[in-house]
Amino acid sequence: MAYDQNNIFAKILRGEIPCAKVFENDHVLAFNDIAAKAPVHVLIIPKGAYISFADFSQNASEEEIVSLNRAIGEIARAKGIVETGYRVISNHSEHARQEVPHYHVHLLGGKDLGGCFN
Ligand code: DGP
Repeated sequence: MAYDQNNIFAKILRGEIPCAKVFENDHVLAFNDIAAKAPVHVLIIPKGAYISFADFSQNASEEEIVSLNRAIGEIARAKGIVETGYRVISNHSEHARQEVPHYHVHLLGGKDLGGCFN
């Protein structure tokens, strides 16, 4: 599957759609999820054109991979949810019902998230 340059997150990266930005560096952008499932629900995305975790983990540079993972921890600390706990999820393709075909990580916290992934 080819990367769709017109997916919503590609448009956010190009500045064509606004977002509530919480973090940015050379490789990563993070912003609040528009349909937040928790008091803290941040989407962390690479700036590169990767479709899914499988694509990112295989094709991104080590610098991009480290940068994205460090960003998750940095945002969790900045949001004050490290002590109380948080969840990191990434949906990949059909069975996980990935909606937006640009790799992204959901960071959720700020409440008891329950014992399942929904
Ligand atoms: P996923 O199912 O993992 O592909 O989740 C995609 C998430 O993206 C979903 O929680 C809603 C969020 N989302 C969709 N469109 C927008 C948008 O235009 N802006 C923001 N901030 N989030 C969006």
